[in-house]
Amino acid sequence: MESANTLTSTVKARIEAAGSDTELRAIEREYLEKGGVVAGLLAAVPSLPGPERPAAGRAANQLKLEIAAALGAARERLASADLDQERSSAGFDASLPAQHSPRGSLHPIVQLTRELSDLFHSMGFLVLDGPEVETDEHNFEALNIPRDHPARDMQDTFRCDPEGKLVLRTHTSAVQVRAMRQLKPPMRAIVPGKVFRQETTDASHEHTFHQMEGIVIDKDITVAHLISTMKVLLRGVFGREIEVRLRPGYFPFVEPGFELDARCPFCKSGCSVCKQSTWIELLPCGMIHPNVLRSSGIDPETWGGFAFGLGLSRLVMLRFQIDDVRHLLGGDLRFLEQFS
Ligand code: FA5
Repeated sequence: MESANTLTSTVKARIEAAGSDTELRAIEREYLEKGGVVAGLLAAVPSLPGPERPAAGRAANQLKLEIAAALGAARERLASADLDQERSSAGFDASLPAQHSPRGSLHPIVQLTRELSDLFHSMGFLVLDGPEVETDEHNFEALNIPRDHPARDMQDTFRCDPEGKLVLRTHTSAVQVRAMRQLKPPMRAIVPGKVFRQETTDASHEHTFHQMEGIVIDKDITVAHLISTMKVLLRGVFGREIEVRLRPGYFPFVEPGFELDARCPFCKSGCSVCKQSTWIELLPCGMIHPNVLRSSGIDPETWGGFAFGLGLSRLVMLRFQIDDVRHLLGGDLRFLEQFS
C-alpha cells in the first residue's frame, strides 16, 4: 500500500509535467501495460500475508484508475493547448467558410429502381434478384427458346464457356424461370437487374444495360390485368395517367405477346423523343406461354399469368431526359453529379 501511495504522487507529477503525447504514451507503457509497474504490484499481492492482501489489491487497482484518469486529463489539456496555438498563430481566420466534404448521390438507375420497387412492393410484388452469369437453360431453353431457335438471334449472347452452357444473361426473363421453380403460385414478382448483349452500341443501345422483369401467376389472369398493371407503373414513373396501346409482338415465352407503347409524356403532336409519332415503344410483355409454365412444374390448366420486360435504362432516359444510353454506365462524374 505504501509503495502504491508514493507511486500515485510520483506518477501524477510526471504526467502533469509531460509536454507531449509521446511522453504520455511512455508513462502509460511503463505503468499500465503488460509487464508494467501496476501489473508488478498486482502480481506481488499473493505473496503478502493473508490479512494484508485485500487492501493491497485495492490500492494497486486504485493506482491504475488514477493513472488512467490523469493520462486522460493530460491528453485533453494538450489537445486544447494545440488548438489554442493554432488559433493564435498567423493565418487562422475563423470567418472563412467551412470546408465541405464531397457528397455522393444515387445513380439515376438506382433511384428509379428503388421507386419502382416500392411501387410494386405496395401491390404485393416480391423484389427478386438472380445471377448475371446464367445457365443457357434458364436464359433460353426453359423459356421455350431451344438451341437453333431463330429467336436466339434476337439477343446476341456473350458466352462464358466453349460448350455454351453458361452465358451472361441477355434478359431478366431468366429469373422468371428461377422464380417459378422456387416459389409456388399464386405469385407476383419483379426483377430489376443488369443484362448483357453483344451488340454495336449507339445512343439507344448499350452492351450492358438494365431491365426490370415482372411476373404474375394466378388463376383467371387476363390481358386486362396486364394493361392495368402497366398503367399503374407509368403513373408511378411520370406522375400522371398515360395512355397506352398494345401491338402484337413476338417472344417465344409469351402467347399472345405484345409491344406496349405509351403516349409520349413530353409532347402532344410529336417531338424528337417519340420520333414525331406521339407514341413511345416502351415495354414488351404478354401472357406466359403454357410451355414455360410446364417447364417449371406449374400446371397451365390451373394457372395462368403475364410477364413484362421493361427496358429500365430506356425508362431512366425518358424520365431524366437523357439523350444517350451510354452516359448511364460511362462513369463520368460530370454526368453523375447532375443527379445529386
Ligand atoms: C426482352 O428482353 C424480353 N425478355 C422482354 C419480355 C419479357 C417480353 C417478358 C415478354 C415478356 P427485348 O429484347 O425487346 O425483350 O428487350 C426488352 C427491352 O430492353 C427493350 O424494349 C428495350 O427497352 C431494352 N433494350 C433492348 N436492347 C437494349 C440495348 N442494347 N440497350 C438498351 N436497352 C435495350
